[in-house]
This record gives sequence, C-alpha cells and structure tokens, in this order.
Amino acid sequence: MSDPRLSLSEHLSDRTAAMDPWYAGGVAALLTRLAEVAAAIEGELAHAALRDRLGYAGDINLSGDQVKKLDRWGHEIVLSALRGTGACAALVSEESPEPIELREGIGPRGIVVCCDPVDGSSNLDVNGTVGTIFSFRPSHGQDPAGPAALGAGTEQLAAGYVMYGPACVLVYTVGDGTHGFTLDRGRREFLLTHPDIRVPRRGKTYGINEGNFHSWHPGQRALVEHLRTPDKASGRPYSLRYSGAMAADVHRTLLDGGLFMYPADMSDPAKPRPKLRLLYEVAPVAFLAEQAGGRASTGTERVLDLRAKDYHERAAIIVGSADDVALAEEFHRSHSTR
Ligand code: FBP
Repeated sequence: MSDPRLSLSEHLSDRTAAMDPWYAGGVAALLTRLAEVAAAIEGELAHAALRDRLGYAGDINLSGDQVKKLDRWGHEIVLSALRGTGACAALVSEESPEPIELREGIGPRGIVVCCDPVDGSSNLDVNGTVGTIFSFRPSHGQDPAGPAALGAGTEQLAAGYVMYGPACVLVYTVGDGTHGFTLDRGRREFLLTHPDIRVPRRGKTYGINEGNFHSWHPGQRALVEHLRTPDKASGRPYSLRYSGAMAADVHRTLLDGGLFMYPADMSDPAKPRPKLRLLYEVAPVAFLAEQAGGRASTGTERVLDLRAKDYHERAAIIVGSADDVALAEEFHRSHSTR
C-alpha cells in the first residue's frame, strides 16, 4: 500500500496560492530540482569513502577555507541541476567568488539561487552530519541577475535546508509556514513528515562553539553564563548541543526550541568578525525560523532586515525560540560596549 503522505511536489502545488504568482512556477521547479540534487548528494555521502571522495580538492575558496572534494562536487551538481530548469538566472554559491549567470534563466521571471551546497564541511571526513542550505530571490529581470541577490532578507521568495543525518530531511518555506520532509530512500522521494513546524517559545538547549568564548561580545558571554546557571524556575541550566553543521543545529532548534548561535569574533570590538555567510546560510535560516514562529537576530538587529553589500558577506546569528532570542538581545543591550 503506497504511503498516503504528501510528496514535496504535491505539497508545493498546494502552496502556490501563497507564493508571488509571478515567480510561483519557477520556485516550484527549482525546489523540485534541488530535492533531486539532495537525494543524489545523500547517496554520494553514503559512499564517499568508497569512491575516494573524502579529503581536499587542493584549492582555497574565497572565504579562505580549504575546499573539500565533496564541496567542489556538491557545487558542480547543484550548478548543473539549476542549469536545466530555465528558471534560475544566476547562482551565488559558497564555492564561486562571483555569481554564475545562467543565460537561459535571465528574464522577468528569473530567480537568483543562493546556495551552500555542502554545509558543515569540517564534518565530512569524520562521517558527521552535513547539510545543504539555499535561498531564492527575485531577479526583477535584471541582467546580469547576480546583483539582485544583494537585497534585504525579507525579499527572499523561498528558503530551505537539507540535513544529511540518519534520515535525510528537507525543510523549506515559501512564506507560508515551514515544512519538513523525509527522503523515502526506496522511492527516492521526499514525503511530508513535519508539516507546519512551530518553534516552542522557549527551549532547553543552546548550540554555540564555546571554544570562541573569549572573542565574544560581553553580552554574549553573560548570556551563556546565564544559560549555564542552574535555576529550576526558569528551566536552567540549558544543555549544550553543537554538531558543527548549521543545518543540523538549526533543525534541532526549530523542532525542540532553544538557541543556535554563531556570534561575531569581537577580539577587536571596532571590527566585529562574523563567520557565517548572510546570503546562503544566515538569511535563509532566519526566513525558515520566522515562518515557524521563531526569531533570528544578530543580537541587535532582525536578520531579515540586513542588506548584503557583497555576495560572501558574513553576519552574526542568534536563532530559535522567540523568548530565548529576546533574552539574548536583552543581554547584548545591557552589556552594550557603545
Ligand atoms: P561551511 O559551509 O564552510 O562548512 O561553514 C559553515 C559551518 O560549518 C557551519 O555549518 C557551522 O555551524 C560552522 O561553520 C561551524 O564552525 P566552527 O567549526 O567554527 O564551529
């Protein structure tokens, strides 16, 4: 008996009404294609060691990271998949210094895709969880289309991530709630398993790389001290959960609540140095969180109000339960260094 669950394409056709009609067809085509790519990446990850796909590709990307073979492979498979849709006008990828313009997608309905093909690369060679993160933005018919990506996060048409864990899960939003699907490995199809995800108002866990503690803003340090301090009434201490892959840490946070945080390095308070990239990591996650009733802040600003000035711009993020994010902002305000 076939599984009665909705498939991704069926779910998407139900959501068309909520989408900007001008871009709805393109958004659906691109999401469906990225789901196919995710299934292919899932298969490749499972056999990477057997196919000599672990380790480094030998080059350094614009972010100064050593590129892994799977980073490179992931980028290529995403690019070739987007080429075939005719809906993608340009790709902004972690693995390409400049946007890659796709002529066949340039036009009034063209969509700019921002993507981190393989997120959590430091986990690849140790069989840890990794992900793919993506965001769609209107090109407004621009040619070249890439610069259209540099708008506020509120302009995103759609966003999502894939988490390659024990199960392969795809979570997306088109501005009508946030919904999760699990890959049926037999049918190679994503089926609806987490409809309309709602982030609990408060959580019990926080995710952050505590190894950076000394470079944090004083408000960030005070917040983590607070979360660690036992207090039955407010459900503290929170437990620390950190996987090293944003997609996995965000997935846990959307389902269970709490916080995922990657604050800026404030070793030089005059020059804050965030790590995660705004267009293909931070802004898509913020859209998903807000659509699930959560919040996403830099500590002082709503992430979705941020406007990128360049394609690989970085931004701090505190995302998760609305009350926990508000608490984090309070700590940043009350310990402001200004
Ligand atoms: P990549 O996309 O290059 O993998 O970098 C992003 C990331 O791996 C996130 O997934 C993760 O949250 C973070 O960096 C981990 O950083 P750190 O190793 O500094 O804790």
